[in-house]
Formats: sequence, C-alpha cells, structure tokens
Amino acid sequence: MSAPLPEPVVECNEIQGDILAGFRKDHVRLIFITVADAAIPAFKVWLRSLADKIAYADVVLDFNAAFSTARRRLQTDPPMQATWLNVAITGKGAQRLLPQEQWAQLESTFLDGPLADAKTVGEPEEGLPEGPQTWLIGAKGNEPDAMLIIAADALADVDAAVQLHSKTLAQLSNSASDVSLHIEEGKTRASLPGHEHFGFKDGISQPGVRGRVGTDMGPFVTRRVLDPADPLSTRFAAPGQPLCWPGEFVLGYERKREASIDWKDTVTDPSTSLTRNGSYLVYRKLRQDVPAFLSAAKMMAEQLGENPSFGPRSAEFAAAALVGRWPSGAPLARSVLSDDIPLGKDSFASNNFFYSKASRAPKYQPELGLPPDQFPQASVDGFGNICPFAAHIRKVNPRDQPTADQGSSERTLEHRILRRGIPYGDDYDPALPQSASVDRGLQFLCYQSSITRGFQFLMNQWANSEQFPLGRGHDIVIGQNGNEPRHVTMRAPNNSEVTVNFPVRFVKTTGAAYLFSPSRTALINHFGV
Ligand code: N7H
Repeated sequence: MSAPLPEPVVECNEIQGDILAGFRKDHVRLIFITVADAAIPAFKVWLRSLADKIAYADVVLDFNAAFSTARRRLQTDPPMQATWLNVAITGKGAQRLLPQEQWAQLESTFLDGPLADAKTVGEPEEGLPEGPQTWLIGAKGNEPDAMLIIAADALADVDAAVQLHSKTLAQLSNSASDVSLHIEEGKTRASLPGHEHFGFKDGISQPGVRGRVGTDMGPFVTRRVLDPADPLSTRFAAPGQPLCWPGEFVLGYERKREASIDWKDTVTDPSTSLTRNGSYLVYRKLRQDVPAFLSAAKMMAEQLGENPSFGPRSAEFAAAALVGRWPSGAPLARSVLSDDIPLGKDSFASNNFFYSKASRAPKYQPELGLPPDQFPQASVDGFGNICPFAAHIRKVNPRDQPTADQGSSERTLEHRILRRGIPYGDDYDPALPQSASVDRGLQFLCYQSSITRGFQFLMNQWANSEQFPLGRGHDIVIGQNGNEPRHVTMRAPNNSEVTVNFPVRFVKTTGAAYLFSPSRTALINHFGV
C-alpha cells in the first residue's frame, strides 16, 4: 500500500462551479454580452451583484455527488433539479473593465483573443472561405465583453433564467443599443443522451483534480474509486483518470513544473486577488457536418478494404478508428474490431486503458460496490496497430505513451483540459434530405490555467500536426490545418500501412471566445468596481 500524499486544499467556495465540478445539465444557454462605453459603470454594478447568484464549485460538487448517489440507489435519474449560473469575461472585456496594471496580470493569449490566435490553431486565414470573418461570435468588430453560462435540468428553468438576466441587462442603460446580447443554445441529444452528433458517447475521459474541498478534512475534489491497495491509487482517481494538480486548471495552486518528468515536482505561479481561483475558458462553436463525416468514413473503409492487410472493414470501424472509441464509448484499445456496448456502458472500464502498456482489472474500494472489470483488457499498442496514432482521443491525450515532441508521458499532464461542451442543434436524420444542412454541432467549452499550454497547444502542436504527438497524420475529427488537405496513416496488424486523404473538414469553427472565469473575490473586488 502506498503512503497517501498531502492534498492541496482547494477554495471551492471561490471557484465557479462549471470549472471543477461541471454543470452536467441537459439545457445550456450561453449569453454573449457586448456593452457600450456608456453602460460600463452599470454593467460593473451588475457583475458585482452576480457574486451571490453564481453557483460555486462547493455547491455544484455537493449536488453532483448527491445526484450520483441517488441515481445509483434508484437505478434512474432522481427528481433533483437545479439551475446554475456562471460568468466569464473576454480579453477585450477585461481590458475595458480593469485598470491596465490589473489586466496585465492575465495571460497574453487570453488578452489577445481567438482572432489573433486563429492562424496558430489552424483556422483558415482571415478573408479565405470559412475564415474568422464568418464567425457569428468573435469576428472582427463582433467580440463580446462577457458571457453568462446558464445550465438547468428543465427547459422551462433555463428559459426563465435567460429571460430574467436578459431583462436585467436590457435595463442597465437608457439606450436599448448599449447592451447587446447574442444567445447560444446547447442541449443533450434527446435520442442519444450523452452522445455528440457524429454518434459517439462523449464526456468519458476527464483529468482528475488532486485536492480536497475547503479544508484538509474536506471531500476530494474528484471522487476516488481505487482501493489504496491498488498500486495506481496514488496517481489515479479512477482507471484512466490521472490526478492532476489543481494548478493545471485553476490559477494560484501548484501544478507540475513545466518540462519536469517528475509529477511530484510542482510550481505555484504567483497569483493576485484578481487571478487566484480563476480559470481560462475557451469557447468554440463547432459545426459538425454529419453526412460528410459518414461519407468520409465510408470512403476510408473502402480504401482499407482494398488492402489485403486490412481486409473488409466497415464504415463504423473507420469512424471508430478516427475517434479511438466506438459509438458506445468502448475504446478501440479494448474492443478491437467491433463495438462492445456493455463495455461502453461501464464508465470506469471504458476508460481503463493505456497505450504503451496492457491494462488490468483495477481494485475498486469494496464499499462502492462497483462491478468488477471483466471485459477483455487492452493489449500493448505502442505502435498504433490497434488504436491509430492519429485517432482523436490518442492525439489529444496520448496517456502513458512518451511523445515525439515532449518526451516523457508525464509531460502530457501539462496539457490536460477540463471539457464542458454540450451538443447544439437537431439530430441528423438520413431519411430527411433537408436535415443535412441543419446547423448542428458542439458548443465546445474547456477550462485550463493557461490557454497556451491547454487548448492552443492541443490544436497547434498535436491535432493539426502530422508528426506529433506520435506521427501518422492529422486529427481528422478536430484538426484544421487551414483549408489544406489532411491525412491519416493506418497501420495493420502485420505493420503494413495505408494512408487515407481527407479533402474536406467535418468540424468547422463558427464562433470563438477566450474568457476568464473569475473567483468570487475577483468579481466583487476587481470586475465589479
Ligand atoms: Fe474531443 N468526437 O465525437 O469525436 N472527443 N471532440 N475535443 N476530446 C472525445 O473520451 C469530439 C474537441 C478532447 O482523455 C471523445 O470523453 C468532437 C476539441 C479530449 O482519452 C469524443 C469534437 C478538443 C478528449 C470526441 C471534439 C477536444 C476528447 C471521446 C468537435 C481540444 C479526451 C469521449 C466537434 C482541443 C481524450 C471521451 C482522452 C474526447 C469527439 C472537439 C479534446 C467522441 C466531435 C476542440 C482531451
């Protein structure tokens, strides 16, 4: 049994709830707010008044834990509902609301905003088709100052909250044009809850956050399920969920020292009352072209099938190879040639795998009563013969495998993000031709303590690169590569390779914002004065 390590105390009553807990609601509204100079003083007063209305991490963590316990007991969703509110400020907003000596404390990638970062993260250049000038949010002259996140279990509740806040905001100034709002919607897919529009289960793999809520006797920020007798229990909250230092996501806490290959070697960035307990939030409205994805998977399957090393492969296999998981969420690593629905349903087993070593059944804490992991375990796949190197989930999280650019796999922990996205738009229905052109996709949201180390790195250094983290092509799901073609090289069990080219992108950015999610103190003492 390994000795437990001291856990940082995390001030969850100061940190906004979506960051560390995640709202996990079926209905989300994002209200983008742009404020004219004349309305700034009233807007600040309003921001300050939000401090008592915001759902902080302590409350949301408690709710989520109670909900999960009740669901396990009742075997169905318990009748527990809530409506949560969070707020975040853009780089433009911060520069308008704060004196320079304050906003200068914030990260430059955030302050410069997504437009300045568009080329680095692979967007088509300004002026070219689908370039940033087409964005609904964040295009030149259309950059908001702030964003509200409203999330609720019930549609009526989310709508009521939107009405309430829109009305208050409209009353901040005498002139109706002084505060303008743009509202975006997110909703769980009714036909396939928990799945995104390409049909894959999402939200399975998240980093764990080391630390305790509020005091050194408080509950863990991330629930721990491994028995202390399991050798991985000091490093993982659950199978496949490594414990990261809280400073990877929230400012003012220890994080792993950059470039260090010792996960215990930490650094705490200097913080101020403005930055402490805050986090950077990346928003992207990502439109998904489902028919284009399905036909690309079909084309890929045909090309693989023509090669005797692969033999007949279904379009479902090709799509799973691009993602790294099957639609149920079962990872290719543990279910090589077809989906395994019971494995996909087991949220712990479906994330229990490595790439460069085999997985094994974990030892869960017996009092949790979790079913043992009896599914076929993952084999060693260090050369990508099972899960392609370019599969989306292997690109953005190579797990235990050393990478060609960073070296030790410990360095991957510097680039983890907390994903909080939710689908938008109606389902694609192949029986209805007009359904193909409906706007649908993902309201992508992710939190990190540095956009440069988080989202920007993942896009620029890994997803858009044919070489990194391990080579053999681009991340075909999210990689952008401007408007240039992308490719993926698949390696068969006998090591022969087939390269498939993808002339079109199926995920396109139609809106973007880089935001800062301030602490309660920062909202009251900085943004609200
Ligand atoms: Fe991805 N998809 O449906 O293919 N993603 N993603 N993502 N994503 C994941 O493991 C998807 C996007 C990450 O730890 C799953 O939880 C789609 C962006 C990370 O093993 C699926 C879009 C970025 C992980 C998808 C999209 C990321 C991850 C498997 C856009 C960051 C965890 C579910 C429309 C730059 C990987 C799961 C791990 C998982 C899909 C966007 C990052 C199914 C369709 C922009 C870090």
